[in-house]
Amino acid sequence: MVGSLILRTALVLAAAGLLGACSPAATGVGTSASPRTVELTMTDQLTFEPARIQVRRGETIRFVVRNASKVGHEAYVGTEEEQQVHAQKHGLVPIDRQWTTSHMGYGIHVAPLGSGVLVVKFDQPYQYVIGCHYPGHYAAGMRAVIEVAE
Ligand SMILES: [Cu+2]
Repeated sequence: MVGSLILRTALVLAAAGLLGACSPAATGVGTSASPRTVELTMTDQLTFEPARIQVRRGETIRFVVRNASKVGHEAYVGTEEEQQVHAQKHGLVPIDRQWTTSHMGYGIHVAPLGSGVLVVKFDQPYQYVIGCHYPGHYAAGMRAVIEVAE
């Protein structure tokens, strides 16, 4: 299962690379019909790479999230306040079952060495965060900032 997910992601990335070579849209603004792909990596150091992502207001981003870590992580998108609310709810989910839940709001759980895709439209000019709320991870700095510009 994990193997097929990685393979599918690899094929998608290869296709995106080919398109990028000849299409100005690949570096332009993502739309709901044609989201812009942003690659995001989860690490054993409890970080997201890159730690800072810039998007245009109204843009739709397709996050291709790769977990390069030996433990499960989540990628939850929301404002800082939404991160706090989510963290409180998340504490109710048993740790051994967290990453088996594939979708939870604007978030995904990604199994160790697995990958996943999360599509989010950014309508508001807020500063958003992608956070992981597995026990201790957010406090350790497992977050990336998303800046939405006009
Ligand atoms: Cu984590």
